[in-house]
Amino acid sequence: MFQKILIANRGEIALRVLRACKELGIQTVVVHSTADSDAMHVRLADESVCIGPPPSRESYLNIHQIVAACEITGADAVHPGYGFLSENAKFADILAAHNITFIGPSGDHIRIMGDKIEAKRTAKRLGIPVVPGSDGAISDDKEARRVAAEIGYPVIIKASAGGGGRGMKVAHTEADLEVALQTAKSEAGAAFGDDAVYIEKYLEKPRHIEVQVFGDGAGRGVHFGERDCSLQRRHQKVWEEANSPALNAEERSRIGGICAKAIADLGYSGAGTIEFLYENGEFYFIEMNTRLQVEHPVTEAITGIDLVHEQIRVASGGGLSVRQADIKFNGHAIECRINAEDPRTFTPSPGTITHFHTPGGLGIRVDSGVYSGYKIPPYYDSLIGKLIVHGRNRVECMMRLRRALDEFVVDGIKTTLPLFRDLVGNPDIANGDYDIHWLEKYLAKGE
Ligand code: MV4
Repeated sequence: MFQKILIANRGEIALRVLRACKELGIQTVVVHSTADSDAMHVRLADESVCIGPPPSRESYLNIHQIVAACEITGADAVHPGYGFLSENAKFADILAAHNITFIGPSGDHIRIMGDKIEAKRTAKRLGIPVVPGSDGAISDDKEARRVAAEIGYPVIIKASAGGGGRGMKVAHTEADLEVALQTAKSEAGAAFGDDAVYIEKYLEKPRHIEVQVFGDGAGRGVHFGERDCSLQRRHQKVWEEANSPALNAEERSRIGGICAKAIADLGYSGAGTIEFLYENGEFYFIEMNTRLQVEHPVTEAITGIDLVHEQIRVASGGGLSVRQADIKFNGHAIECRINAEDPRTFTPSPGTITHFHTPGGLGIRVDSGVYSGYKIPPYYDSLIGKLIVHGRNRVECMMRLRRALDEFVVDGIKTTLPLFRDLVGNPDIANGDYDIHWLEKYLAKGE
């Protein structure tokens, strides 16, 4: 087991990882920018190293500073959290070259999944159902027309270096195709320095369902069920649930089994998320994330398994603590992302939190790095906390969520709490009847 882990992140996820380390009796080091000297994770860690000025590029993304912090403190592993360097293959390779363990998959697996064309080709080879489309990159109009005619309109053009919704263009008819292809290519070239694009059948009303997987790096793979993350705004998830209200147990174990086997065959190590669009009872792979995700606590709530413990165990060579048969799904969980933003316009609202009171009681978890009197710096994302609620079934979970939202107090700044108080009373949400476009339509109506 590791002696000392360096946490290369900030905010609620730095605290989340710190808690797991403390439980495992592992010493902790955090790195932070000058803007985060007052952060909770800095106060609670055994050691801290200031690695640079506020801009992420010069601090949380500064690989050399982080490696130096490992050397100075004698850390033997790095947990990258999510965002920042968590899916940076070069970072994983550099740490390996310094004999520091990256708590995550190999640089090569990160690289494959970062290239969306390569990821899709790999998924298909491993037996995962994918969205019908081009077999690799599309180079010219003629090829685009041929593929689009074959799969049928509407189609979507995606950047291979994109992901998470960046660099996508929809063509509803052949008349739109040429412009869509050219815009997608030039935007991808400008944004990513790589203009490779591919074509897929455009699914009009899918849900976003993602499967939590784990590999031990030695040919074992398991799944921890799925999360439904269809409620998003501009590709930012807002509300996540486990299980998906749309799946039954048979569908869960079928898609989970496919994913677990794929992860085993790939020789993948650590936590991963296989993302699907789900429409008319079919799953279509879109991307794989090679990190721990923001919404992992809903999976922890229904399985009772600490996924950060598992990450640390696997990375240290101790293997997974569970086999597939040990993983049981119990009840229902919902996570609300509480952002320091206006609940209608989503304009960031940094500043001082004058009062912070979190709900409690059975089935309630709040993961947050803020406290009363804390000043939110303006340099980073606006997530200030997550409310995770568990119940024996979805109805109980929703009743408990409504109660927890009533108890939650955040004064001094604007937050997205009022949005959740609206959503929890909405009949479509109560029925679990929503797709990936539901939230944007709801917000446009201004109800
Ligand atoms: C799609 C799609 C429809 N058809 N692919 C957006 C984020 C990126 N991960 C993939 N995305 C989409 N890919 C096909 N073939 C619709 C989306 C999409 C979306 C997906 C998940 C959650 C919210 C979304 C909002 C708009 C579009």
